Amino acid sequence: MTKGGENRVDQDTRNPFLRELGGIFARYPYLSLLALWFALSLSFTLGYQLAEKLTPPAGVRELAALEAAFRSHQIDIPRTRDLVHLIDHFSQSLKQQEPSPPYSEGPAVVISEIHADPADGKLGDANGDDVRNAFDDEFVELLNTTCEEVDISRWTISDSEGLKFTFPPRTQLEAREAAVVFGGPTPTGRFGNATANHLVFYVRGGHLKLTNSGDTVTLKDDRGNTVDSATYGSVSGESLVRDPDGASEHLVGHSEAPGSDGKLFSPGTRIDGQDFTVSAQIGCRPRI
Ligand SMILES: [Ca+2]
Ligand SMILES: [Ca+2]
Ligand SMILES: [Ca+2]
Repeated sequence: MTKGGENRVDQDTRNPFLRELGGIFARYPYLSLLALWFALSLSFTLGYQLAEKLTPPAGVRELAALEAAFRSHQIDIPRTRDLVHLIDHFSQSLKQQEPSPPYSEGPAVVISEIHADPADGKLGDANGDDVRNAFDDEFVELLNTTCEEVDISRWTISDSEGLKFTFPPRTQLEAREAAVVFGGPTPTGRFGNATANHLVFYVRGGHLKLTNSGDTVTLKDDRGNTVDSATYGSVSGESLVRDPDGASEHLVGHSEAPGSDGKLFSPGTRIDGQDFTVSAQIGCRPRI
């Protein structure tokens, strides 16, 4: 084999395009990385928009997975931080497009949860005072399904036995928020945003005394018009809740509702324990 032959073996046999690309990278490393960053940005933009358009919830999930993978790999290139910010931006915009809870086209304020028969022992301590009491730990939760504050001053809660509670004057139920009326003292805790909104109440000088074997609870406005009513059957050791929160006509055992994680009640919060409003309220149904 001649020396010339050996030289031919040593020659760069790569594709001319790749060879040229390598040359550009060698000559303009920072410019090349910047171009790569733009290409990746464009890919993310188009990819996420497409995912969101096809299957919005799946798009969000996949974005989260992609984001986690991206962060864990700790890619060491310039402008990595910019890419992370870009992902954050699209992640936030997609999350804000998640559908709001599928509230029904029903009343502006619904009876969303009824706790008629507190479980035995500490499991039944719904009002958070560290004591289980068959009457004090009963509660009725109301939910404002609209985007507007509703004045529930002097609205009433009653059942087949008669009037059980009247909301005090100047009671405003915030948009998409809950109010909770316990059977007795002393409610202790956040109850979602209800405590902060001054929307946690208890019956003074009496109790709700909700029937364990089933009844109809009725919510009326200050003029005596029925706003909502909820009929439940026999219940034992847990609340009954509209599932999804405030949206269905029928009540189900709280622990059976998806997302409850077996919990027995959720005064002031969603079934899954989250606050009712945690971010911008998108897709609110204006009050009719
Ligand atoms: Ca009861
Ligand atoms: Ca209690
Ligand atoms: Ca609840």
